Amino acid sequence: MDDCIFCRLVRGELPISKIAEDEHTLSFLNIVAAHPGHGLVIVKPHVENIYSLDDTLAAAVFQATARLARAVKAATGCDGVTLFQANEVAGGQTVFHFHIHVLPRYKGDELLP
Ligand code: DGP
Repeated sequence: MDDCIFCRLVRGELPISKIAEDEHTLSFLNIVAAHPGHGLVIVKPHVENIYSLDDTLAAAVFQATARLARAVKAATGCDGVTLFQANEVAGGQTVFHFHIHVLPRYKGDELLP
């Protein structure tokens, strides 16, 4: 996908604050962070949303998400971590390339969910 922003990040065409990478996934800091340390895990191939995510990528992206959650917890000292993942416009998706948010949370913060 030539014009997909996350495909461009995978190809190294735009800068990212990379946290981790493996065969199937790339993890980096969200440019629009709800809290410092707000990370994203994306699959490397262009997969639009969860409906077309195959089993290999589903396993890989969740393993990478668990690793990132541990890293975010250790790096930020947050009180908790919220994962969220949006599909289609009505689901809140704004970048149409499968990704999972890893958001550090603090007691009393007013973020949703
Ligand atoms: P969602 O709304 O769930 O589709 O989340 C997409 C997220 O992607 C949004 O929180 C902002 C982030 N994002 C969009 N473009 C870029 C970018 O070029 N770099 C980084 N690091 N994050 C981006």
